[in-house]
Amino acid sequence: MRAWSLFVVFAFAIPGFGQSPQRVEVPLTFKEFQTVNEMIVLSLGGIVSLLSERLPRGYSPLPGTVKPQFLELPHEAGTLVGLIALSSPKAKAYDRIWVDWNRDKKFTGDEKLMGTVSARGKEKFVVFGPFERSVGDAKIEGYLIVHDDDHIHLVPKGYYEGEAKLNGQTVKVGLVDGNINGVLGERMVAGQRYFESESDVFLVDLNGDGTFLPPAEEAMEIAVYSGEVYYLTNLVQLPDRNFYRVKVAEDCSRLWLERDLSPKGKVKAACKEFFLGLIGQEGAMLVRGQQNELLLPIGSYQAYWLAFVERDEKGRPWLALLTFAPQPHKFRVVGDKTTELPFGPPFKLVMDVERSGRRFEFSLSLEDKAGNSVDAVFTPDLKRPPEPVLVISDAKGKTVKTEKFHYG
Ligand SMILES: [Ca+2]
Ligand SMILES: [Ca+2]
Ligand SMILES: [Ca+2]
Repeated sequence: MRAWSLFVVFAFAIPGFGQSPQRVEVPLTFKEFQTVNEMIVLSLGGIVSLLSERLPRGYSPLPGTVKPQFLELPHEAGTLVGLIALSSPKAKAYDRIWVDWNRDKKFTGDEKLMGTVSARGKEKFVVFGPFERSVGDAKIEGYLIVHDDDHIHLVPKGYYEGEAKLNGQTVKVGLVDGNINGVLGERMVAGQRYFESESDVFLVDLNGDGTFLPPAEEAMEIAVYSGEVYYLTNLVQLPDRNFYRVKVAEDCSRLWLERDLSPKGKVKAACKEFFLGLIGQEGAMLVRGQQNELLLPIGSYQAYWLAFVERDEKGRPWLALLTFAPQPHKFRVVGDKTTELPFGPPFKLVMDVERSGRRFEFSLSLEDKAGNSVDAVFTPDLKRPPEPVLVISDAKGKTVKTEKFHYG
């Protein structure tokens, strides 16, 4: 009997030996945002309000303001009401802002900020801040950014980052106070819709290039589909393919990654590298598949989107995006059997021709193997591929007409 109990002790002790700890501590340091691109992409836009010419209820117009537009930012401490205006009738950008921080329904001189204009290609940004203001008991620190004169972002001052040691591999991770309430580590709540989250943002350098930003200054969707910038979910998947729960110290000095030990099942896909936006029993998840497969906690899932990567002969990644709208794709993950995901490549081009009288209209779309429409394809420079060309030939093979297709 003695030998047997010893054996049991060993049997339990050995599997844990030399493996990664179940809880990894990551000291965090605060980094201030350096560029407008960092501010908007890493905070996933922060809190956003459309600009409107309509005066918010209970407010009166501010005399002398040129072309005023109003904003209502939905902050946890209460809606922040503000107005932007041109500094003169000839000004090219909205470079003045007033926010009713003390909520007396009046805009006063001490509530005014001046902005700095910055351009990126055809896009225009006006940055106000950094500022620190109080709203009731809450302190709000950050920037306000007017984008293309039609909406405004409230973003924090910067982000927290640290290095996690996972199985001897160093992985850069980070967090952003995305809802700008001074509390770090708030997770996406079940039932919240994509891109309307009020949670914080989790950063992970999946490709190990030392940054969380995609290689080009592009729409933040790209950052999400690269898997490195996403709302903090109950479970996050790290480059060692394991799932973790993120806990954050109240003073934001460190975070802990607690490994999820629930049983997993295998999922197979037609694409080698892919990202899936899912909702499962643990709420929303962003997961990465490699070598055509993925291990997921056992349970039922709904897939909302799939982004996948094909590499060209130079090894450079091309990205294609499928969204399952209006119906998410449902699947189950079980312990003893591999679940095949029915979507993904090969793609086929589908051409529709519509005739009205002597007029023909040609439209081209891309479909995956299950008939889902492929919404976007991005080249390695994160641009759209060249527009396809339609060549019409007569029966003898002579070209009658050549015409380019246009996106949209
Ligand atoms: Ca006021
Ligand atoms: Ca927060
Ligand atoms: Ca990276």
